[in-house]
Amino acid sequence: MKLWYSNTSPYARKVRAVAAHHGLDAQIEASLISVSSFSDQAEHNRDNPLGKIPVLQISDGTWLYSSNVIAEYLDAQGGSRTLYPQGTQRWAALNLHDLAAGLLDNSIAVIAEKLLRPEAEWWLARHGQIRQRNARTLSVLAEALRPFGTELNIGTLNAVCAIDFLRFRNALTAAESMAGFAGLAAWADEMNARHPCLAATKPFA
Ligand SMILES: N[C@@H](CCC(=O)N[C@@H](CS)C(=O)NCC(=O)O)C(=O)O
Repeated sequence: MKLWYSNTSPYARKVRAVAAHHGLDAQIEASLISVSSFSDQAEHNRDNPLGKIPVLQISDGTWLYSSNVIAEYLDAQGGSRTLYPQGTQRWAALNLHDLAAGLLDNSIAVIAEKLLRPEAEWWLARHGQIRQRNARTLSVLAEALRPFGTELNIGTLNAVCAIDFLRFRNALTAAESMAGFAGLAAWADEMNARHPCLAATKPFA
């Protein structure tokens, strides 16, 4: 299998953490893109028409185009405990996953604009709207992850990816100044300490 990824992408981190949880690293040729994922020059563009990372090529040559299908595919290949609960926790875990994914989707759009466009062209009203949505989402996220404690599943794993990414990009998100973020960050620290697949995949520039 071949994976295009970056060291900063929280979506790529999710699938790398799933691979690490299942001990699949040796079966994956992890290929680091050489420029920003937003650049047309980034290598993944030739394999993913959507222009996004992560993208994974499986053994029959098929490319899988989003972190969601890649994570579930890798989970199905792995021999360790599944990260997708099948019982009563299933919908809560999937919902937590999507809440974290939505937080990331909202935030990445603003981060990309701040990184890539001149400040005079920023859509400031939209940035303010996303800041308010993020503030509300953080408190909902804290409630949604509470029942799981420090258990690792696809929901809590993605919540750690989102929280760590927001603080990694704090200069652009101001997440650390938001109400309740310190508690989420403390929880993410504990998750990183308990689960090696998370510790091994933290974002870095
Ligand atoms: N829904 C996608 C989102 C992936 C995504 O937005 N990745 C970013 C990197 S963090 C990207 O490749 N952006 C490049 C672009 O939008 O041009 C997934 O879950 O894989």
